Amino acid sequence: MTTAVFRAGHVAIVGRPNVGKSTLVNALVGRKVSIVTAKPQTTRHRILGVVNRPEAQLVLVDTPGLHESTRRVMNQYMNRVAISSSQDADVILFVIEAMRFTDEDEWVWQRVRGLKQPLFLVINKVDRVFPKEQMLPFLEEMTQRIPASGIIPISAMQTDNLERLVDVIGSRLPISPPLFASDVVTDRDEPFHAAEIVREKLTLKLREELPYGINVQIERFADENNRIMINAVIWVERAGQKAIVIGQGGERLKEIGRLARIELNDLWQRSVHLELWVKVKENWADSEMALRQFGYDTL
Ligand SMILES: Nc1nc2c(ncn2[C@@H]2O[C@H](COP(=O)(O)OP(=O)(O)O)[C@@H](O)[C@H]2O)c(=O)[nH]1
Ligand SMILES: [Mg+2]
Repeated sequence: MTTAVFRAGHVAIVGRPNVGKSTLVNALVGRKVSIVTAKPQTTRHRILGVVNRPEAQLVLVDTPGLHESTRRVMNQYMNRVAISSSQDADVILFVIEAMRFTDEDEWVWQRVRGLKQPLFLVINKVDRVFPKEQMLPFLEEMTQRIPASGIIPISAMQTDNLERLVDVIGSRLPISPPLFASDVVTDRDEPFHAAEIVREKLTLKLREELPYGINVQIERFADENNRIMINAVIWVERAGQKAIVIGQGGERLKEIGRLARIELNDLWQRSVHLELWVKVKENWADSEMALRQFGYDTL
């Protein structure tokens, strides 16, 4: 009889914004550890999601989408997080969308192609392709273009082919005991999730240009009489944005608070009281100091 070996390690998930990196992490972990929206650049932080299997533990590292526009300090920060997470990982997943390889994908590829770790090309959103045979020429083209350790088509949204992905990656991790206890799903705490869920609802409810200049800071997080009491400040960059977030008669802010509270209730199975304030800090996303104050651990 052979003794089974256990493997564990970090798996960096990189790709341009909006290809489905966070959706993939949530699907694999089986719980929402990272927020998802249809808008690019939703993920700003490095977020870990832990996947446990009998023979392996995969510590997934969700990263902000790598993107070329690096004018703002916030954007530079997001790119740095993505690159340094990849350098530290044991395996890299380069995520793209089915039937599409854009200039932005190429740009990301140029950033990660020199890394020494095994890199897998994950082709997401295959649920959109019909009939499936259409994929063959694209797969062929990608095989030529990206010398990866493997190419794995998936649908993160419909959880298609995800177990195969877990098997393939798991077998490439170093032999190691688990890095996290089996009941841990993420490295982030409850206040962090609360702030992220509020930011997700804001992003969903606001117009295109606003979300980049928005940050949510938890000022109070307390367990009182079996109720979680949260005070959060929504920081915007200009007074005009404050009016937009609040909306006519405070309607928009109320709706954002309502959606966030429902989701947090659900997530923790606890009663949640959430109070939101909107405050202005001019051009915070351009300021290294403001980013640090907001807890973006500058690398
Ligand atoms: N059709 C389809 N849509 C997906 C899939 N995975 C993610 N999406 C959508 O793509 C958008 C971006 O997803 P997100 O996970 O935030 O992308 P990220 O920026 O790479 O983290 C969201 O609207 C998701 O619902 C998939 O497998 N199929
Ligand atoms: Mg994301």
